[in-house]
Amino acid sequence: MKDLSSIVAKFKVQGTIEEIKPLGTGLINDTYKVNTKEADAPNYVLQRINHAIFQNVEMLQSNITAVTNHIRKKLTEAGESDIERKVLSFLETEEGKAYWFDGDSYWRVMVFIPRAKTYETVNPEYSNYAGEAFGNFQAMLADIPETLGETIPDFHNMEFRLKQLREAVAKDAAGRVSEVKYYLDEIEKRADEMCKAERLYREGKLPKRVCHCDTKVNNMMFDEDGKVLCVIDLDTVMPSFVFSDYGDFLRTGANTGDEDDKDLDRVNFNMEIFKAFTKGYLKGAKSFLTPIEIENLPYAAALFPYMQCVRFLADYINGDTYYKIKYPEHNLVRTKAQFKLLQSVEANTPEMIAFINECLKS
Ligand code: GN1
Ligand code: MG
Repeated sequence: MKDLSSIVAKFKVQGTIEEIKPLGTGLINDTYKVNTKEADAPNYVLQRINHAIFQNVEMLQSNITAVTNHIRKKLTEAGESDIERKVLSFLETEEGKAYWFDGDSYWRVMVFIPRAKTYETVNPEYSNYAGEAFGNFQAMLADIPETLGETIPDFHNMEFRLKQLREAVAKDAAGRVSEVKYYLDEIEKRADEMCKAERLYREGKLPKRVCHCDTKVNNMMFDEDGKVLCVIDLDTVMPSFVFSDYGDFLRTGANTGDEDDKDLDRVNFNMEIFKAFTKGYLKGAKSFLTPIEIENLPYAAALFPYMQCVRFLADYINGDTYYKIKYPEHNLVRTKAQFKLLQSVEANTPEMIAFINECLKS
């Protein structure tokens, strides 16, 4: 185990470090809470950046700096109070960098936001706030002057994710293809429909905007009163389709089971959460959404369980090289749970379309 205190000490922290312990349930980076002794010094969050996945750390951190500075400016202009709890602040090293390279790993430190909570599941009221918050997040970033780089190229490009799956199948590196034929067939049946966003983009009908691209429900901080404080996990903030943020929240927030539930009867799409989130999102994002974007929100709700199913399955076939796993068939269990969620979304699509049409009338 690395000496984490000496890594934290590379950054301009206040106070003395008392304790460092693991934090959160992310599948990519390693995250720790850093407690300081002094009551008036902030606590911190230390993260080891997954450098195999985020290969351009310089670009990653410069995106994050641009985004957090822009949001801080917007909040200040809007006369908001308590701004230090509404946007992440990253610490600099003595050399003025937002990350530290120890010769092997890349690290960063941010201020821990006090009295804030994250959840793995939310009720309709909280998902309504979450919808508005992600809509506002996209709206605030609509006029960011910097051009953000793609921290993971083609991250939410469905055509690319299918290509990766097909390559994994052709290689069959872990000898697992024969056991997953059913899921591969189900994926291929839907492939054309699911690549609709890329087609609309090529036809010039769908814009890319700055999106969060990892709007899992647990990437949002809630205040004690249930209102959203801020959005965290900014590694994947980059140009994408609005579907990314809308769809990935519902994939996690509207799932009645867990992302990796073994009991598929628990996995269903919760229409109450869908309705509350959609109302909030349309409120936060109505200033910029186009009719094509709105019309395709039900497609986005299906796209993300589908994409996640493709990504988990590709990782399973490759022999688990991307996502952290807790047991050997974890990625297969995740694939099955995402596929069950997709089927539930498909069954609810007519009701989703009707609901969105209702919202637009009022
Ligand atoms: C990863 O870092 P985390 O756990 O919030 C992944 C997302 C997936 C998600 C699935 C960079 O997010 O794209 O949707 O796992 N992030 C990256 O749970 O691949
Ligand atoms: Mg996360």
